[in-house]
Amino acid sequence: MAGLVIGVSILGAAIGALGMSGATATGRFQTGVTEVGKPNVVFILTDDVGYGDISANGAIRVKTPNIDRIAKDGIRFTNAYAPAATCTPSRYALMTGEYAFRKPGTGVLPGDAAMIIDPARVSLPRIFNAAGYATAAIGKWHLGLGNATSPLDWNKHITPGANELGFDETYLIPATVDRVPTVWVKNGDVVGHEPSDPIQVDYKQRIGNWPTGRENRELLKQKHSHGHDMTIVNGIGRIGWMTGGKKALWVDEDIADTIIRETTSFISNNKRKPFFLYVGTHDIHVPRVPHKRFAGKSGMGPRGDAILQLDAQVGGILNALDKNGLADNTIVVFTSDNGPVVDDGYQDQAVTLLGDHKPAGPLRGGKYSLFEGGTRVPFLVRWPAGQRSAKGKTRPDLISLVDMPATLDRITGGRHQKDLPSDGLDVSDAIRGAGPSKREFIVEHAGRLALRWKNWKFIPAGKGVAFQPLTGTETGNLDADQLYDLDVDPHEDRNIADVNPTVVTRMKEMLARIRAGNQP
Ligand code: NG6
Ligand code: CA
Repeated sequence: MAGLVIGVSILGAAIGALGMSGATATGRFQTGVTEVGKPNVVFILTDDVGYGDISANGAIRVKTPNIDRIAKDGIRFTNAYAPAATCTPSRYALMTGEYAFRKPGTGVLPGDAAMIIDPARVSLPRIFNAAGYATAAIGKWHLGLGNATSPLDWNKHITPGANELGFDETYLIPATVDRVPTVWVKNGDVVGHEPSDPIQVDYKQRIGNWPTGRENRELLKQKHSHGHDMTIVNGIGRIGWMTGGKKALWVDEDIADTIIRETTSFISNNKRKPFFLYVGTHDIHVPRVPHKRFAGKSGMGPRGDAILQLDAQVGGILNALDKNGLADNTIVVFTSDNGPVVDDGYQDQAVTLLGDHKPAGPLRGGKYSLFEGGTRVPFLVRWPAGQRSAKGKTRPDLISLVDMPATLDRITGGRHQKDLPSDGLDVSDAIRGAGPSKREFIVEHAGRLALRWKNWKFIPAGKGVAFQPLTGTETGNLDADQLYDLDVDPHEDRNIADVNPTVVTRMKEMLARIRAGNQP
């Protein structure tokens, strides 16, 4: 594969020397449409999609033909991990290349939290700025907005935000769809905001007089099962209270179409320069209220319908790449921010209609869990120009989303390798299908840390409940050390810590070194 890429570069240089196209500021050569060595990157980060939720990874009852296309024409990874078992810490690590456990205040954020990434640091979009890319973030954000020094005012231009991190264009769900305010923020301004109807948000006490799920359960079109009983917007109780901004409120059923519209228009507007498009889908997080095109179509209730809607969004993006002639030199990544959850707070029939569908596939646990289901996620990468002989292959390499900054920096020129934290590794060889990832261990973070090292999985003894009382997820907590051999026991059923004390000691030491900021 490396040979192929070098071959293309030499060809590019030869064309450049012949004067058919000019060298750019970075010394690279133009071949007409995109710059050689500068693939577009479309990074699709889905929400709460489990390893087993897509048919490419074995789901049978729900079909995801568009998502599966990425695997069919690219590489399907079977040992790829989100850095944490919930959204904010996982996304923090993806953006920065640094584990979230190193930075206090990176747990699941309320909707009015300040941005937790320092705009001065090199995060994912900066890598692409330096390489001359157009950049956009569309969809779910959940990394905070604004400054910690003053409370967030939704009626003014919000800064710093994703634009200040280096995204040229942003169109964002500020936190989650189950958290207020339920509005889109475009380049720092609430879409549809009217000064005469100011938006107010509070996470400590009720604000305004809009009905709440707690007091007006009869107004709900989808009732909560736990939490989510504060302000009602569009018939759905949310986390937090809000009032105002009536014209700005999103319609849950249309969120997926908004994401398709914004992503496809960014792609066609930027087809002549290299671009980095970060897409955070709302699906399949709660509340699951899909458009009527998908409602009732999966036979599994709204959770299954949301998977179909997710697949359609991926299809929209892939079609836009095809239509603009960009598929060949575009890296498309499809992955998830954490493992699956069935009941995450709304009575949406997900539990009763689950049947034999296994959201985490063969893995134990899910979102919020230290077991593999908490963080091992789908990871599909398609890059026709960069991974030609790897088409349709499955790879077992260990990969973590914390590796994305170093990896994408390498692929786009390697300008920032020295600026990035050592937590993330360059796994570009594996992404290209050219060689192993060189990663031997994975940190799994669900409140506390567990470690995978080759085939071994170690969960240190810890206090805490074995089941998350609200969602029913197995947390992985136990009073004793746990060690599993994932080669023979992928479901983590047989704790063999007692009979492998040397492995346990070694992995404890590795975790201690990682915590201290060193390589294990
Ligand atoms: C929890 C919410 C859950 C979900 C999660 C964040 C309750 C009872 N539960 O606190 O519904 O919003 O936070 O999910 O409020 S994440 O994928 O963004 O991390
Ligand atoms: Ca999530």
